[in-house]
Amino acid sequence: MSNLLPRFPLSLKLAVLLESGRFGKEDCLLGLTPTPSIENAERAILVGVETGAANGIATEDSLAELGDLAESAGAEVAGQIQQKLKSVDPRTFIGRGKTVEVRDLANQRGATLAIFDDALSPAQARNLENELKLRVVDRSQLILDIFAQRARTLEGKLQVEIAQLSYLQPRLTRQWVHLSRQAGGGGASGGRIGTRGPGETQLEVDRRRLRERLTRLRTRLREVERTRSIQRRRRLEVPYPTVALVGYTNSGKSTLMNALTEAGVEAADRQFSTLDPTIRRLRLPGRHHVMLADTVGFIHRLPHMLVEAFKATLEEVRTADLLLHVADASSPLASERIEVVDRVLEEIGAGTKPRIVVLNKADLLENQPRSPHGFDTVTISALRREGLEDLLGMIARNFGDLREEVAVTLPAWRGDLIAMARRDGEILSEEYSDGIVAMRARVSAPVAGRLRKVALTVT
Ligand SMILES: Nc1nc2c(ncn2[C@@H]2O[C@H](COP(=O)(O)OP(=O)(O)OP(=O)(O)O)[C@@H](O)[C@H]2O)c(=O)[nH]1
Ligand SMILES: [Mg+2]
Repeated sequence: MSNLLPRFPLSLKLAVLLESGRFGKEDCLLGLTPTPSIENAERAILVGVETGAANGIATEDSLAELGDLAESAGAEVAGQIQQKLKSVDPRTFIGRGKTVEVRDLANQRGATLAIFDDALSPAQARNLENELKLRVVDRSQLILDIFAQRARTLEGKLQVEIAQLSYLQPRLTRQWVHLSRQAGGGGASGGRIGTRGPGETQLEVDRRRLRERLTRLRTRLREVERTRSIQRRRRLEVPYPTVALVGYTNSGKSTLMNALTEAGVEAADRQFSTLDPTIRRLRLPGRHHVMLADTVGFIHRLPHMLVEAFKATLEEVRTADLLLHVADASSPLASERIEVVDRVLEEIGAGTKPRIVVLNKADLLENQPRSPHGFDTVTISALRREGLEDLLGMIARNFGDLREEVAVTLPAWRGDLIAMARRDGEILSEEYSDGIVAMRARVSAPVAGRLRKVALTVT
């Protein structure tokens, strides 16, 4: 039975939480580094299936990306196996013959882990573990693992843990009960007996605890989010429009953020360096300012529980006035990845936002990249800081078109409002009399809205 222990990594994490006796005191638990499902330098076999219903990214390319993800998570790729299937096996996902092949390859190469590129049902994962005698992890779990390793802020940790527990919830089965007892290190159910309701089995108790913990985490997350939405509202009172950097993971969003604002955010050659949004002021030509937000990257087959859990972070994208879709133009998969990002944007309700496509990493290109039609496009190298003037000009033009004329009267002592209008756009006329100023200005929509709201009269 002892080999069950390393088999259910997420369950193990929960078991540790349950047994630690600290379940419920979530602020203590938040200090814990989430337990990764991949051990360092663990050897893994990658498994991919081609079902004909390919959408966008080919199986080989998807597997290559899975390999990068596995390495990012700390594993070593020991081999890979692909299968073409008309339809997947409901019991073990891949066919019976392939299962034997995966097991043999793993034995040959000393691998202890199989990573599946597709989402496995809880039953499939269980059946595969039994037949392969390997730990089985799917793409979602691997991505969750990387997020868990990278989460730094309270909000990020809460979001990742909610996503992990949501993933675990349907996987909490009878088999797990043994694990839960094992993980107690001999202490078995210890102090937990007292917490058991009449007639509840251990599995029911654990399910209930998981549900309760999810509820508590969600409540806590809502509190943290409330603070952030207050901050966002305050920011909107200084009404600079917001521009959000979006794009496939590793496309260069943070590098561009740093090149434009000296924000000093981490940029690295690995997936999901950025989880939490960073926001900085950016000056455009023509004296306008915008707020620039760097956010979490997207990936093909982004686990839906992550999108769900990161809703608040993605709020920066949903509420932005303009999106800069940063794409790695040097990737042979650039256009497929652009489509993946477009799909995620639609999924989170940002599909119709005004958008500029920023074709990055031009320094690695010999030819001019093809521009995806339908959007303004600019080619840059964030790393070499080339093409940034063109990009800034394009952003400024985007907001220039949105500017409107307002004519208002204000109390003369509201110099702050006049200064705000001047910062945002241009003052066309300004006449003072009897403690009142009549002003005409061309400003952005949010500033126009604010001026109209506080004005004595609007003409
Ligand atoms: N050659 C080249 N490399 C670049 C350019 N822009 C970014 N990179 C590199 O691409 C890698 C990823 O850059 P990041 O800025 O971290 O990418 P990101 O989009 O923020 O990635 P995540 O936060 O992980 O989603 C880093 O190694 C950068 O140095 C560029 O214009 N040219
Ligand atoms: Mg980044």
